[in-house]
Amino acid sequence: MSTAHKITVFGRASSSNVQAVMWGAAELGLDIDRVDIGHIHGGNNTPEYLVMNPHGLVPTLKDGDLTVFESAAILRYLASTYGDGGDFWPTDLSDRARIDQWAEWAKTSFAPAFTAPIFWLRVRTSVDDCNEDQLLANISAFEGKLDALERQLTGQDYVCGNALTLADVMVGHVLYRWFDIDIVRRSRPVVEAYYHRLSKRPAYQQHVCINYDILRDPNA
Ligand SMILES: N[C@@H](CCC(=O)N[C@@H](CS)C(=O)NCC(=O)O)C(=O)O
Repeated sequence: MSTAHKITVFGRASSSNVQAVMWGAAELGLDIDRVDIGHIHGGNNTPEYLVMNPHGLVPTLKDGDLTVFESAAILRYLASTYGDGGDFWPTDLSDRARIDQWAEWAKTSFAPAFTAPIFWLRVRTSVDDCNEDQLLANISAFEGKLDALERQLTGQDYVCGNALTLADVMVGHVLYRWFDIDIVRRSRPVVEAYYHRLSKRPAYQQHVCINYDILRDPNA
């Protein structure tokens, strides 16, 4: 969907939170400009940027005069404003709450149990500094969350039924790195089938399946 005005996301493509926003926007059919900000690109601590995002983090959305930070808030705004009120982010508030409980779980429990405790330790930390016992304990804790996901996905294609919703964006963007990094994973057929289902979506391939070597510690 081309909006009459330009919508911009500030944030580097290698940021998982930027990836969630760009993927979700693409699933909504939105045509959004993305500007590289953060990490090697810098630009996230300028006075102009800090007015939009006082935390100096990415992503930040600009839609006309409105700026929004926090990826989940951005996605809810885009889905509420530009969605069609259908499966992705329904107008009915009970249906929405059923989706939002999983979106919120993904944001506050699932993703935080992966990003710093596993991804950063395996990819962004040198071998010498990586405590392997700690990493294994972190993987085991994350596996517990994947067990809940395995139960939820049993008998359905997506987290909240047979259509993609906001909950899938919040959960699914984490899975690319989980399945890509060099670790031992327990077999979990339902989550694996779900990941393959997501991997076939062009918007997922374009915005989430992005090489992260730029983030890698040279001695990881
Ligand atoms: N809760 C925030 C977290 C934002 C965040 O931590 N962003 C990271 C990238 S994923 C960041 O800005 N890192 C600094 C940088 O890229 O320079 C959100 O979901 O938007």
